Order: sequence, then structure tokens, then C-alpha cells
Amino acid sequence: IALLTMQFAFCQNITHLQKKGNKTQLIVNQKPFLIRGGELGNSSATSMESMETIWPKLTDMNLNTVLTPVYWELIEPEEEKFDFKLVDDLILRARKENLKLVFLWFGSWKNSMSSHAPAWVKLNQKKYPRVKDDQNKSHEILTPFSEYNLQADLNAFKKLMNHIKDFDQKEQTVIMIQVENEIGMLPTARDYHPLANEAFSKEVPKELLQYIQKNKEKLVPEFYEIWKKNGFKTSGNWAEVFGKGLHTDEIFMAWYFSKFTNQIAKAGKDIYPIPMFVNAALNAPEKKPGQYPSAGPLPHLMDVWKAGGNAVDFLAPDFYNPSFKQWNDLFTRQGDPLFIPEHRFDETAPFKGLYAIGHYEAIGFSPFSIESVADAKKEPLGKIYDLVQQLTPTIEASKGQGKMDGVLLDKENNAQIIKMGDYEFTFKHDYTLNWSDGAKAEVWPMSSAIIIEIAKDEFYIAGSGIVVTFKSLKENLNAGILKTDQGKFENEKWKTIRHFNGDQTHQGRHLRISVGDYEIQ
Ligand code: N0T
Repeated sequence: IALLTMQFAFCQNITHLQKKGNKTQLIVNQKPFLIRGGELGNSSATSMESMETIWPKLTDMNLNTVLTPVYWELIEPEEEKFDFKLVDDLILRARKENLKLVFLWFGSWKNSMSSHAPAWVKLNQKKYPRVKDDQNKSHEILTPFSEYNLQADLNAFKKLMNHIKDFDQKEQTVIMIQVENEIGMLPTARDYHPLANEAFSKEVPKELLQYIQKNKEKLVPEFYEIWKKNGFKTSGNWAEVFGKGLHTDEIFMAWYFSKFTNQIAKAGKDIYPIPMFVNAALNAPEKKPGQYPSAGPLPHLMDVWKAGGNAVDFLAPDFYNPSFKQWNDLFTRQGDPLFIPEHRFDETAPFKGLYAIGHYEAIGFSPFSIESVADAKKEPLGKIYDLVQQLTPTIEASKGQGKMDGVLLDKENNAQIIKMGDYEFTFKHDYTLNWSDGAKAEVWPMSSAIIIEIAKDEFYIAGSGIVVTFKSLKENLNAGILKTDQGKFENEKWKTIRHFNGDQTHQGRHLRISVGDYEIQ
């Protein structure tokens, strides 16, 4: 009995994802955790010395989590000789800084290449074969069709997870793992290695066919259409079931990438089951497979990726293009949690992060190359993260209940309506007020806000650069302000700093947070 109780405690304790209403929470040290993240540039965390000047920047920007690579080439420089010193040092230092870690497993694949494979893998292509294109030219991409390739990555990843378990399961500084990085086929859509050709001529695996039959009503339309065009075939080889062409090459590769990656994640989770995800380099719609990192964990391939296993908890977008809403909608359309491990660290990033947390109820956000700031103390990201930190208990309590939303505004899309409780709120960009400083500016900075209904007729609104008007959703009723307070949370308790009325609420007509102010009201 005693033993059973202990195991139970362990399972409860470990970092995990948990459904709440129609959304997902990340539970860390038994509490909901919202990731205020930042991802380090690819070569920054290769020594503690190179990290030295970076730590204060991270805490100055109010991060609670750092996303940082673990490099296969550095942990297993010689076959079966492992070195976890750097991993340990990062964990120990992160604890000191009160930061959590998401480790990015730079194993077999990093941005459609195999740059982080150790030299002993790179130099032994006979044993560890690479992708070939249709001209029989070899590319620096380990082929997912080789059992040796799989076993080598799997072995290293298992050792890593074993080590993290031993070193960290008590404190749980490492809260998630990204398995590989931006997997994809570039510049050839399909692998023509003999092992790949053999797989391509074989029957489509039953597992995939059964999954898509079972989930037929839920499949993403892009994939559904391809299957439909070929008459919803439930047997045959790849070309028979999905037709001939680049789209089938991509589906085929996605399946084998997913199988490979899920096997890695599963082996890791069998040792230490913390959440694991994969990230995607987003494709440009006008490009064909092979012209972008194809077959990666992209929205149009989501079903194929999911069919390949469930050890990978979710697929995550990396944003280097501006279509923020469009891609997030695609990644969440089957009800999956949203986590954004990378966003270009530009001036829009903080506002998009806040929006993602409000509207998609994301489990976290993380600009890329987080250390590249000159003066971290002045960064808008730090101010937005401060708001998020203050609101986290409220956000997590409201999650999955339809009591939270967000807006993202700029000059083109300068207004957005939200209905919540008995009210309709119109959020506009602060510069739509013609008396705003900056209203005449050529370019408007992006602004955003999050709104949370905390009780009947009571709301928190937090953000920057917005003005809000409201009306009642009940017929023949006017809505007016009872009270607007600006304030902050101190030790999770609300503290009013200023009571807003008169000119500050336009005599009760609106609520306003100017550009450059970061407030909760
Ligand atoms: C990202 C990062 C890092 C205009 C690029 C994005 C990171 C990787 N790849 O700095 O390499 O490790 O995940 C590729 C998307 C670039 C598209 C540019 C379009």
C-alpha cells in the first residue's frame, strides 16, 4: 500500500498537461503555469561562459521560462560517451534565477538539416544514411527510414531523459521538451533513398488508414480533399491512395517523420513523462512541397502527424511571417493547445503574445533570440510579461470557460468587437481617437489587450494602446460605468492605484489605455 501511494504522488507531481473546459493547462509543481518564455539563439547556450551576460536580461524581461537547445553533438561527442555537464549547469543556474527550462532536442533534425548530429554519425554515412533526391544526390538530412538512424537518436534521447529524471524530477526545472527542431524536407519533397523507395511502393500502413477512417468527419479540409479526390481509398500503396504528385510525397514523408519522432518522444516519456511537442517552420502558400520545409508538423498535415502517434502532445508554430491569427486558427482548429515556441523578436511580438494568451488561451509564448536586446529593462516585452504575471492566477482560473478573450489591433485592423457576459465591447486602437498623440502617425504600433470576466458585470482589461466602449446586450438598456480602477496585483491581491473618472473615462463613455502604457483596469 505504501508503495502504491508513493507512485500516485509521483504521477500527480510531475509536469503535465491538463484539460480545463475546452482548453488545456500546463501544470508545473502542482500549479497551473503560463509560460512567459523566450528562446535563445542557436549557439548561445553552448557554454556557461557565453550565457553569463544573458541571464540578467531574461529576468529583466520578466521571463519565467527559457527555451534552450540540448545539442546531440555536445552530449554524445563520442558514441556512447555522454557528457551532461552543460545540461546540469543550465538547470542549476536556471533554478537560481527562478526560471524554468524547455529543452529543445537538437537531435537528428534542425531546420530540415542534420547539423547537430555528432561527428561520429556524420562521418559514418554507410551506417547512418542520408536522404537522397531523385537525381541520387545525397543531402545533409538523416533519412527517417533507417533503423540505425532511429536507434542512434533514440539512445541519446533516452540517456538525456534518464539524466533529467535523476537530476531534476524533484524540482522540475525542465518542464517540457521540444523533440527535434523544424523538421522538414528541403529542397527535395521526397526521400529517394532505396529504403524510402521501398516504403513508398508498399501499402499505406493500416495505422494511418484506420486513423483517417475513424476521424473522417474531423480531418483538416486540405487533407480530406486529397483523400476524397482519390475516392476515399482504404487500401493500396501511397500513389494509389493519395494520387501521384508532390502532395503525396509530402504526406508520405510526414508519416515517416511522425513515426520516427513519436518513437523518440515515446521512449523519452517511458522514462520521464513530461509534455513533448514539435515545432513547424510555416510554409508560404505559393510554394510547392520541396520549396519550403515540407512534411513538417504543419496544419495541412496535422492528421498525418497525429496518426503517427500520441507521444507528441501538440504541434507548435514558429512565426516569422505576419499572419498571426490565420496560422493560430489553423493550429487550434481541432481543439489542440497553442504554444508558440518561436516568434521573431520584433516590436509586434509582445502584443501578439498577450493576444495569444487572451484569445487562444495559449499555454505560453516565446520570442526567438531573446538575448538579442540592448536594454532589457526597457523592453515592452518585459512590461507585457509583467501584466501576464500579475494576471496569471486569474487567467488560469478563467481558462476554458469562455470568460476570456483578446484583441490585436493596428492601423488596418483598428477595431474589434467582443461579446462577453451581458455586454458588447468595442475595442479600438488608441490612435482612432483623433486627440491621441500619434493619431496622425504614418505607422501605428501594434496594440493588444486581454479581457477577463471575473464576476457578473465585472471585468479586467489589460493591455496597451486601446480604447474600449460598451453597450448592453439586453434590449432597451444602456450600459454605463459604475467604477473604473487602474491597478496592479501584489502577491495576488488587487491594489487600486488610481480611480479613473471624468476626462480619464471621457465622462463615462470609454475606458482607455494609451500606447506605451501597460495597465490593468
Ligand atoms: C528558426 C530560427 C532558428 C521571411 C531562424 C526559422 C531556429 C529555427 N527557423 O532564426 O534557426 O532554430 O527554429 C525559419 C523560418 C525563416 C523564414 C523567413 C521568412
